[in-house]
Amino acid sequence: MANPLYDALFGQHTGQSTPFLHLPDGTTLTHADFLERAAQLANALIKCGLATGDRVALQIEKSVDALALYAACVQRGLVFLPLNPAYTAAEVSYFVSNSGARLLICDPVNADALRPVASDAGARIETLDTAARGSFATLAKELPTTSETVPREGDDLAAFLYTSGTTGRSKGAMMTQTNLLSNARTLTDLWQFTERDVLLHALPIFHTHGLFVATNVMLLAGGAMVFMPKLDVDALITAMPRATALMGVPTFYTRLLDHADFTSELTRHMRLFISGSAPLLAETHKAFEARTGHRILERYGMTETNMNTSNPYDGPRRAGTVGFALPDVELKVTNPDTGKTLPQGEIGVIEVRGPNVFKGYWQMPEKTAAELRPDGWFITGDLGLIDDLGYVQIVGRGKDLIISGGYNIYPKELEVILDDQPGVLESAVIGVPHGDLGEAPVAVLARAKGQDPDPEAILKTLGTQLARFKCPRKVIVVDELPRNTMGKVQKNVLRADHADLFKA
Ligand code: MCA
Ligand code: AMP
Repeated sequence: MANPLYDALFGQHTGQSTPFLHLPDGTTLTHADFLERAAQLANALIKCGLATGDRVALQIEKSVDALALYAACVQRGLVFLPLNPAYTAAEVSYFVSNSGARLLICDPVNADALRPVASDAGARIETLDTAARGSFATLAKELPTTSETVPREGDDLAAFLYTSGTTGRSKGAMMTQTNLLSNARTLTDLWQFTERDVLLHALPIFHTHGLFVATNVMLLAGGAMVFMPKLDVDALITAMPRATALMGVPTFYTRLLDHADFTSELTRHMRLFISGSAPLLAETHKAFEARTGHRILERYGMTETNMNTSNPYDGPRRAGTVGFALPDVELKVTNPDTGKTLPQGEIGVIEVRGPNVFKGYWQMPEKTAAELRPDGWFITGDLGLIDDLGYVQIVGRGKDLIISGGYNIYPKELEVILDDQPGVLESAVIGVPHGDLGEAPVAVLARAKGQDPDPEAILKTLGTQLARFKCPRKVIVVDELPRNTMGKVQKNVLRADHADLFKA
């Protein structure tokens, strides 16, 4: 029996000495090198006592081994659960215990902080750093460089990615083999990726964009990636002459445009620039075309669904739109109250259905039922319309979500902590337009009677509990929050009041 995801992404390259990863030290790892390392790590996972279906949580910096562990998990039928290295021990604790992970692999520098986390959750802990050092690396060292490929079916789980909610805790989105493979196939065809492509890969690999879109597409196509630890615009510009394509969040494109060395000449040979994860401003799209002659291809997706829509490869790529539903994805815009499909041109909630749509939230049947209809339609919570040319436009969010530099920040997660701080009666966290990050979180605090909250001390407390990218870029103290007649805090009023906060 086969393992469809492993066979298509990895197995097809067994023994191939074709280039896969161009690394910052100037070396190139072939597909065969990569798969041998992945198999060695797979054998180490088995040595840790893991069995098919077990979850493996990974919180390490972007590296070859981090990616090889993804391949290792797919090969052995383990569920891969990558975590942002920016998460605090408190955040990791939730993910490990909620997922029931049997193993947590972390950077050696975080081992002391995370040991109690693993122990409380009944998970084993191993360490691994970007230079392949640590207890897990030691365990893998002498193991064989081939490993058994465990048979899997399309509906079997391949990965969990946690996504926050407007209320309550994060939810583990269960991604099946079919979810990942169908989307990779569709995108590879649509965007015409082949073994001749070289992708500039500067995205993190713990989210859908960098892992399932960028990496899966390149693996399926058989191309190579210039594998960079993070976004460094100078490095991106230096590497561009050897590449054919780039995938990034809008901040990648605004930062490139801010760089004097980013010229039309530099991009002439490039085949494709793709943007997603957050809205690309029409002005960025236009400025990019004016500078380079390339029209950025914008697409739209979600953790729960992978990619849903894309601007066309051959047809017009329209600024301010996310294009058409993918060939194997159905999309409709519905009335949020009745669920009825709205006529073309009317704004409603975007719903999608297809093989890309996840299996549900791990052990949260009510939350799954609230967003995933019995007939397979997933309610995205994004507000949009289908315009007169059939392009999907996202006009807002029904969900209270801030997207900062492509990272999601759920205001509720901050507000529950802020409400408990000394001198704070209540709080509201809003997203404010930000030139570099698209949106940045700002906390508005209503003071308790006769008290003066200390923003600096409050930010410090937040930083011990939440990843730093979630921390407000500004804290504003007010006497009271604006409310409507129903008594609900009017975040739209706050957003309008503070819209110019980050304007120069
Ligand atoms: C870093 N920091 C941030 C962000 N990133 N603050 C707010 N928003 C951010 N996105 C903070 C750090 O905590 C640190 O704070 C300081 O900025 C510098 O950190 P550094 O790592 O140097 O930041 P950077 O290089 O400026 O990073 C910005 C970035 C990066 C390049 C935009 O965040 C990034 O690569 N974002 C991509 C995220 C992504 O892949 N999203 C896809 C999700 P301090 O100095 O206080 O310590 S998947 C998805 O959304 C769906 C499925 C889809 O459609 O793709
Ligand atoms: P996440 O669940 O973290 O993957 O974030 C998914 C959300 O990012 C979507 O629900 C949208 O709100 C947003 N998003 C992704 N791509 C785009 C895009 N091209 N334009 C606007 N919003 C986007």
